[in-house]
Order: sequence, then structure tokens, then C-alpha cells
Amino acid sequence: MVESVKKSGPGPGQEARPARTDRALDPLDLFDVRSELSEDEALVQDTVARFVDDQVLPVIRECFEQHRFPQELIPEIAALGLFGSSIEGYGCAGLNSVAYGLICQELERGDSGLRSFVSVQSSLVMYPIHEFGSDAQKDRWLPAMARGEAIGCFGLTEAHGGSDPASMKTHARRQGGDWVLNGSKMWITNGTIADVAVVWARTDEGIRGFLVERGMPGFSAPEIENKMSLRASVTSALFFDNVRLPESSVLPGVSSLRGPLSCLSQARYGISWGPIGSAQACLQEMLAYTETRVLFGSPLSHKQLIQVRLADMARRITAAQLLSLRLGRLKDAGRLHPTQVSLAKWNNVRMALDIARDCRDMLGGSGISAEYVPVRHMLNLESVITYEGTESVHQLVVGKELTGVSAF
Ligand code: TGC
Ligand code: FAD
Repeated sequence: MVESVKKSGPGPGQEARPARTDRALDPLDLFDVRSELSEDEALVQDTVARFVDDQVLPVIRECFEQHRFPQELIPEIAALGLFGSSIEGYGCAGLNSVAYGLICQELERGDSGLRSFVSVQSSLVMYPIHEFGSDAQKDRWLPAMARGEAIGCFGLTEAHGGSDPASMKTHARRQGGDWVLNGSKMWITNGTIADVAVVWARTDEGIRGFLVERGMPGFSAPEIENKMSLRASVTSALFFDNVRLPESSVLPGVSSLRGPLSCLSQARYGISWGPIGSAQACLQEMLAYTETRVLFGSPLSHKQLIQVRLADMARRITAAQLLSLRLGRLKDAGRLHPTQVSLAKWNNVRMALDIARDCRDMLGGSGISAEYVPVRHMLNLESVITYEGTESVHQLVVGKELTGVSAF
């Protein structure tokens, strides 16, 4: 990680002076969390960090400005084994949960949109097919998705209220040997570019997951335009107008809300790591900027108030790193509880959003320019704090755990 941070090159504020070399500690990892990683985990982190430095950072600002998802990166992401990395077999890497977390962290150091893309493909599409799918569904989709030749999306949220998926209106009815699907989904990452959508629908047999393929008659997935957040990511609506689906398109292994909610636990786990990367990118840029920005006769980094703000960022990043690593070790030991995931997603996204906003302010007027990373991360994190359960939803999950009372 230290290496990757050093390699990521100077931001606009970094050019006037050489970087400091007298640090005893890595400012982005004050508690040396890196030394807690196994050799394999560290290798995964370094590999993804190099990809982000070499291939993501040079293009991502322009993608964000142009509202364009960098689809050309998909083959390299696949070649690195980042799709479905926790799955064993089917051409997947079979990595542990800490490695998956580190993948999310490094990708989000580049941009939340790229991490979203990999989260959805891995945790929200490949995971349910692997967990709840038939052998034929697994054979058909998992190897192609691991190779990046098939892209997936996950349709749970509906326009009338995403926080309460139990109120979904999209429904499927049996007709002859087939199913007929009607309804719509909103705010769906990857929707327009997906070859297959995992769509959750109400049926007479409970909430079931359907694999809906691009081009099926009655299915459309228009992109949502004019987003001010996650602009380097595709977000779509999904419409189903009497879409006829064979029985073989139903995920046989689940018929309740437990299906989609268990996918969310996987994705939220990864999201707890991701924003650590955004926050590190912001702090790294601020350390350089405050060293070279001279106001009232001395660099900003010599001012007490600035040091307090930088120290507070390091404090919060350190706490988030320790929290996610512990969460990953619990997950790998099979001891993860969804409430712990909620606490981590809440804490770490809030941490990163606050840091990105504070960095934007410390840059003064320059902070509103995409030449510096904080405003892009800040805008992205406004989505991250909303999707996969809003901050309030996660607070209420923890509240329910503490009191035994559901206050939704
Ligand atoms: P509740 O009655 O509590 O539970 C229903 C069933 O689900 C089980 N369950 C879980 N299972 C696994 N993991 C979890 N986290 C689970 N939470 C609940 C539960 O045991 C029960 O099972 P069973 O077998 O007894 O039926 O459900 P509820 O209706 O009271 O809802 C609780 C609540 C509010 C927490 C839930 O609805 C919720 O999480 N709402 C937020 C919805 C959300 O997060 N949507 C995200 C959509 S996907 C997305 O945003 C992708 S962004 C992608 C990207 O770009 O990265
Ligand atoms: P609402 O549920 O209407 O919430 C509105 C407000 O009410 C929020 O502040 C919320 O915290 C608050 N609130 C909700 N319940 C309570 C309560 N009980 N008490 C107090 N306050 C409450 N969904 C998918 O299915 N798949 C995807 O791939 C996907 N990708 C997304 C990508 C982006 C960029 C975005 C922005 C969203 C995406 N979503 C996706 C949808 C996302 O999960 C929802 O936006 C989110 O769950 C919130 O639902 P909502 O937008 O309908 O807000």
C-alpha cells in the first residue's frame, strides 16, 4: 500500500516541493494495518493498487466529467480475477473476504463508480446465482461473468420506496409452464449494459429471484441521465411489461426476502472497505496541498487548525481500517452478523463523506474543481451513503439489535 500510494503521482498541489521522506509512519495507515495482512492479501492489494494507479486514475476524472463508465477497463478487471473473487470454481479466484475488502478499498481509491461496478457483478449477481441458482444457471453465467464477457445487474429497489423492499409491487405469475413478469425497478447500477438482471419479484410462492436477459420481449433498461454523483457508473431503470420467462430462469434456492437481503450483506461488507480508499485519496491530496499552500506567511500544514483537521481525518481512517479488518476476519471465520455489517457500512461511509467534504473546504475555491479529487469523491459518496441501505436504515438496524424493538 505504501508503495502504491507513493506511485500514484502528484496532484495539482504537489508539484512545488518534493514529498516528505522523514515520516516514521505511513500517514494513510498509522496503525500499520498492512502488517496484519497475509502475503496473499498484501499481493492482492498491491496488484489492484497498481491497476488503479496505472489504468484508472489517468482516465477517471474525464469519465466523471463526461458521465461515462470506462467499459474499456472490463477485460483487465476480469484478467485480474476481481469478478466473483470470493467464489471457488467457475473460473473465479476463490479469495478470502479480507482480500475482497482490499479489492473494494483500492478500486474506490480510484472511484466509487468502479467499485460499484465490481460490487454489483460480484456480490449482487454472481453471489445469488452461486448461492441460490441451479447447476445449469451457475454453469451458464458464472464462468462468463468471471471473464467479464457477461455483465449483471441487481433489481430490488422500486421507485415508491427502496428502504422498504418488502413493499415491492413487481410481480410474477405462473402461466402454463412459464412465468409472466410485470413491474419496474429504479436506480439500478449497470442496468443498461447488463446481459442479465437478477430481478426480485412478488409471487404467490413468496419473493423470488428471476434471471431476466437483455433483449427479452417486454424488458427495457434505459439509463438515468443527469446524475451529479457516480457519474462514471451506469445507473438505470428497469421496466417489465409482460416479460415471459421459462421456469429455468427462477433461482430455485430461495423464496423470501432473505434472498435479496443476504446479497445485500455481501455487498455492504465490501462497501464498508471501499470508502476507506476514497478517504485515503482525499487525505493524501490534502497532505501535499497543505504543505505547499502558503497563507499568512507559512504553509497551511503549519497551522494548528489545519493540523487538527488532518489529524482527525487520520483518526477516523485508522478506526475504519481496524473495523473493516476485524469484520473481514469475522466473516472469514463464519461469524459475521448482519448488524455488524450495518455498523461498519454506516461508520465507514460517514467517515469518508465527512473527510471528502472537509478536504473540499480546505482546498478553498480549488475544492470545487475536478482537478482535485475530493469533490468527485464527495459527490460519489452521496450515493454510497444512500444505496445498500441508507444511513438511517443502518442506524435502525443497530438500534433494533440494542433494544430488541424494530423502529422502522
Ligand atoms: P426482516 O423481517 O428483518 O427480514 C426478512 C428476512 O430477511 C432476513 N434478513 C437478512 N438476511 C441476510 N442478511 C441480512 N442483512 C438480513 N436482514 C434480514 C431475515 O432473517 C428474514 O428472513 P426469513 O427467512 O425469516 O424470512 O425484513 P424487513 O422487511 O423488516 O426489512 C428490514 C430492513 C429495513 C433492514 C431491510 O428491508 C433493508 O435492509 N432495507 C434497505 C434496502 C436496501 O438496502 N436496498 C439496497 C438495494 S441494492 C443497492 O442499493 C445496490 S447499490 C449497488 C452498488 O452500486 O454498489
Ligand atoms: P427512500 O427509501 O424513499 O428513503 C427516503 C428517506 O427516508 C431516506 O433519508 C431514508 O433514510 C429515510 N427513511 C427510510 N425509512 C425510514 C424510517 N423507517 N425511519 C426514518 N427514516 C427513514 N438499488 C438496487 O436495487 N440495485 C442497484 O443496483 C442500485 N444501485 C443504485 C445506484 C445509485 C447511484 C443509487 C443512488 C441508488 C441505487 N439503488 C439500487 C437504490 C438504493 O438502494 C436506494 O436508493 C436506497 O435503498 C434508498 O431507497 P430510496 O431511494 O427509495 O429512498
